[in-house]
Amino acid sequence: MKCRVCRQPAVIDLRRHNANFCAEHFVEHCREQVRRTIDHFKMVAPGDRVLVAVSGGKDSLALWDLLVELGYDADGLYLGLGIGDYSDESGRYAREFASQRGLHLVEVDLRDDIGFDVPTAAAVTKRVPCSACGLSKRHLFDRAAIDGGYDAVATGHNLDDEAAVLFGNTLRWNIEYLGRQLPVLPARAGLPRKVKPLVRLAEREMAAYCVVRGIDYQVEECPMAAGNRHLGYKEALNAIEASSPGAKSAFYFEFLDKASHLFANRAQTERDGLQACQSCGTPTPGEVCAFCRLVERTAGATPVELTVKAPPL
Ligand code: Q46
Ligand code: ZN
Ligand code: ZN
Repeated sequence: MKCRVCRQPAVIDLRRHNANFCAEHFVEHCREQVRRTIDHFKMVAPGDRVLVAVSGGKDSLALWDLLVELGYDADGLYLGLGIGDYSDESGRYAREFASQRGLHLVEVDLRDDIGFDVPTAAAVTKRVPCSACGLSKRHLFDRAAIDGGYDAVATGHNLDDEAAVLFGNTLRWNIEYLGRQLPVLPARAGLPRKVKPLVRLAEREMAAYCVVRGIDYQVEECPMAAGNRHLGYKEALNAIEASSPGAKSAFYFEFLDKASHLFANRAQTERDGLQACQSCGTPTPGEVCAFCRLVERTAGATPVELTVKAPPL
């Protein structure tokens, strides 16, 4: 197996590109994919300040590394979710990455700064943890970006993530979500621009990128992810990809090219119906946004001890 560029021994084969790469040219390939994505979708303009949502996992650390290497002005934001040892360790990886490279990491802690954590919110709302967790992430990333004067929030969603979400939304024809499933969402009143520069890179490639670049990351999956439907969708898509390389990428990018505009009106109508939250000013369909309601509901709740253990690797 030889590198497509230099013919030296390759370290990775990318079947959907019908190419193998050595370490050096694989890194170059990843940078080129991100650069093309940013340019094509006009994600970041010269001089923009970007806030990278950093979880301590491979995707977000690779994204931060790639943006910095490409010359973007990118700080990190770590949100402490209070998910037991998993969160403690994730925070350590994020801090270590930032300090080794002299990068600026903003930190927000759900329990210390807001008053609840993910396990407690899940118990109070009696819903899956990912629901309160996702809501908190979206809200606090937006808020930190606006407060810090950043132009865009960048998240480490990769091709596998986006294809799995699209698969789930298509299975159920969740039209409102399909209208919003874009790699870039423009800024609007009270919300920063949101960008996903890794959509051309697969999960396996991000893991390989971290290994090649010597990035230490949280390998364990979140112990609260059990029951997350996207894991099943990823497996299904991986099975299809194995027999038909490139299917995942075609599914996602052909949707963006040929179908996403069909759902844009629905998303626009939804946006037009939003008003400022009476408590925090975030655009919301009701009087008070879902995050402020969550803060209210969890106020004074006894913190829940995390009993779920990570599954064996
Ligand atoms: S951290 Fe949060 Fe994820 Fe854990 S509780 Fe779910 S959403 S799985 S990316
Ligand atoms: Zn090479
Ligand atoms: Zn609010």
